[in-house]
Amino acid sequence: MTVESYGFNKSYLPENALGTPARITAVHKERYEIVSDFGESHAKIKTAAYYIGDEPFPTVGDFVLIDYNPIGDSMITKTLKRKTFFSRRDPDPQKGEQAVSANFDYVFIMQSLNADFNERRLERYLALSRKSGAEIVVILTKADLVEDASEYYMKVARLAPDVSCHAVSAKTGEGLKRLFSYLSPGKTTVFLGSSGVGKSSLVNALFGREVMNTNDIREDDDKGRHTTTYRKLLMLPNGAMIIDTPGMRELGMWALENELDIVFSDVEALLGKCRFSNCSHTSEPGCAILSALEDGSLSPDRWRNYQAMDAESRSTETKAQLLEKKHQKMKDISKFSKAMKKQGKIRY
Ligand SMILES: Nc1nc2c(ncn2[C@@H]2O[C@H](COP(=O)(O)OP(=O)(O)OP(=O)(O)O)[C@@H](O)[C@H]2O)c(=O)[nH]1
Ligand SMILES: [Mg+2]
Repeated sequence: MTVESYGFNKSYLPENALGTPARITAVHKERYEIVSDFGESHAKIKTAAYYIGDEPFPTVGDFVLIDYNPIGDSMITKTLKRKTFFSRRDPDPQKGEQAVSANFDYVFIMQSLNADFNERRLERYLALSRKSGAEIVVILTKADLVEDASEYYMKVARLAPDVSCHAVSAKTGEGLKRLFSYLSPGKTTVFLGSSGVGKSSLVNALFGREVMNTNDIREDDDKGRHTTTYRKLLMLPNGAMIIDTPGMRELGMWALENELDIVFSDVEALLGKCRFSNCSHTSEPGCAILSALEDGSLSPDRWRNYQAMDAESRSTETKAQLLEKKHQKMKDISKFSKAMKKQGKIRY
């Protein structure tokens, strides 16, 4: 086993780098699973670099430098610059964004061909994935549940004409061979999608054995049970890597700003063309949205999706602002009590 077989190459190394390159395959509370030229092992982060210094905390897929320790946990001293990554807004506003997977070549956005298929969700996953810098592929899972997937292919093509789409079944093996054009040696693919779409089942089908736990979806609402609980990088027998992820309950926490411009560039372009700058797009004369809806160049569905995503992005922002306010309030209280203590007005 070499770190090169895990996708590492010298372009990740900064000048004068010291240490042994390794790749993070899983992140636990304070311990990391890694692979390096020494094989699979565990590591911890170096406090001086990460807590006192400002190294970005490692995430699954990251290449890092370690001080290798053959008899215990190695020490991670540096996170190497990421070529692609997903990030989400950290619940702690002081920390800004937090990377959640890194250095992948492809993103498989997975939706299942049952009640999970949802165009709005797909639009959001597309927006998030476009930001990552990797190539996107849409995977329609559980193809055995429908007679004909062409209607779904068409829906995907309408939303993302530039993205390839494949229908597969982990149950029957249908469509799996085609995925090996992405899953090639040294390449990393991250599986993304709601709980229960069959991400881990697809991992198992590609391995031909059970490497990940899977679980039945709830019959009443087709939702998954959050079986996979942490991100894990696995290597297929052919040398391709997969990052299996938990169904993302926290999708709303992901940084959504700017995504509206990317996914809905056509709608955003129209918005600038209304006669009145404060147009509410309901009844005003010279409204570019209303006229596009009328002449059919903008579909009512797309306009509704845009409005919903816009509202959601505002409410995510509001949540972050609330957290920031709370944080500031705590700081003010602590400053105030320190000042009082100094003046001898409080004794404790
Ligand atoms: N019919 C059918 N069922 C499938 C297929 N793939 C997965 N399933 C079922 O879907 C359910 C959920 O599968 P998982 O692989 O655990 O889903 P997941 O996306 O990994 O879910 P989380 O780990 O919770 O994010 C299981 O009951 C699987 O048996 C498929 O191709 N066809
Ligand atoms: Mg899973």
